[in-house]
Amino acid sequence: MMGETQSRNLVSKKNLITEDYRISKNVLGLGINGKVVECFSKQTGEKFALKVLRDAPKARREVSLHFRASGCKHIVRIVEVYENMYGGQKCLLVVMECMEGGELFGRIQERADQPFTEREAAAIIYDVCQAILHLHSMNIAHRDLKPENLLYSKQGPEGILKLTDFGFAKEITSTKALQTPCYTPYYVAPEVLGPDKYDRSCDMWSLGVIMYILLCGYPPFYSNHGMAISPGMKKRIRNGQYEFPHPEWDRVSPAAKDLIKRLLKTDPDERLVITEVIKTPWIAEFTKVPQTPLLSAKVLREEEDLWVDVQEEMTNALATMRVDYDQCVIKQLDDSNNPILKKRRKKEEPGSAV
Ligand code: I85
Repeated sequence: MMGETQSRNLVSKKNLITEDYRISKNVLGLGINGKVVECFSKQTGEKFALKVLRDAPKARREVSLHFRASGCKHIVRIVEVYENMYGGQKCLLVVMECMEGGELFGRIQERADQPFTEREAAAIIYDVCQAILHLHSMNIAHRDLKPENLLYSKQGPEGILKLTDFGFAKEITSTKALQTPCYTPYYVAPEVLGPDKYDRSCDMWSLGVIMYILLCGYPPFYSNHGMAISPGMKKRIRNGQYEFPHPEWDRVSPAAKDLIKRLLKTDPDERLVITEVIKTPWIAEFTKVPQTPLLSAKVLREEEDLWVDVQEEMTNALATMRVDYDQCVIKQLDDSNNPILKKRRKKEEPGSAV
């Protein structure tokens, strides 16, 4: 069933979307690239979500990567795409399945009946891992993995958690060069080797942050001043300064803390990759994780006013990370063009092929 979905080709429809759908005034969400509204199929009456994007290369990239990734149970499915004039501008109208269960943390916050447990947190992270594994094995990095992009398909226990918004997704293209040994390892340009790893590792850092918040209700890094991203917070992220404070973390298993530590590594080279994460016992055997009650739901309810700041901080931290990793690539490129450095490296490694 996955193969069938994946092999669908994206052919955008050119007829007016209003012939096929009734577009409601009800706004479901606002993304940076466009708004998401409710719409209904005129044929079946079924509800869908519609994302309106101004037609531009960036929007086309978003739609194309999202569509290619649509064959995963844990990624919001694109139903169809229209190319229409809308509000006097050429637009891409993306019809998606409607995620009626709302955002991940909203669902946890609402939990008052029975306590939210570590095993449930592990089951959620397992699902997020399936989405990341699907993307990374297709050479797609999402790069905007944050709480507001994780939505439930339905209200209630049958709802499936899915990832959305491919506005910052990037295709990782370097693997083809690795398969063609037409260079000596010492002279291979870093854009061939470098960016690949860092784009994926951005998603792994996000996974660590989401897992941390799930287990306690607050993020590992936060600014004290309510500012978007304070210099102090930047420093703490760079230095990997975070704690597992009392009392929220007292009963959380060492396995969970260990996994977080290996995801929140400051150096992206040290961070676990998705294939390693899914092999850790906390993920692979999530059904055996202790059913320790967590304080997350209570903290999320009590600190509800801070949630907008938490979201803003994560958005900014992700933006910083995307820029930093791109600069990191440019820096390495400078090195590779430095003839003296090249000479010295040659000297240091007499065994290297030329
Ligand atoms: N359904 N980031 C936050 C939403 N169904 N939402 C966001 N980028 C996107 C909104 C702002 C995500 O690409 C977004 C995108 C796509 C969706 C999306 C897709 C499919 C939904 C920006 C809902 C919804 C529907 C019914 C009820 C409820 C929510 O958002 C709620 F439970 F909240 F009442």
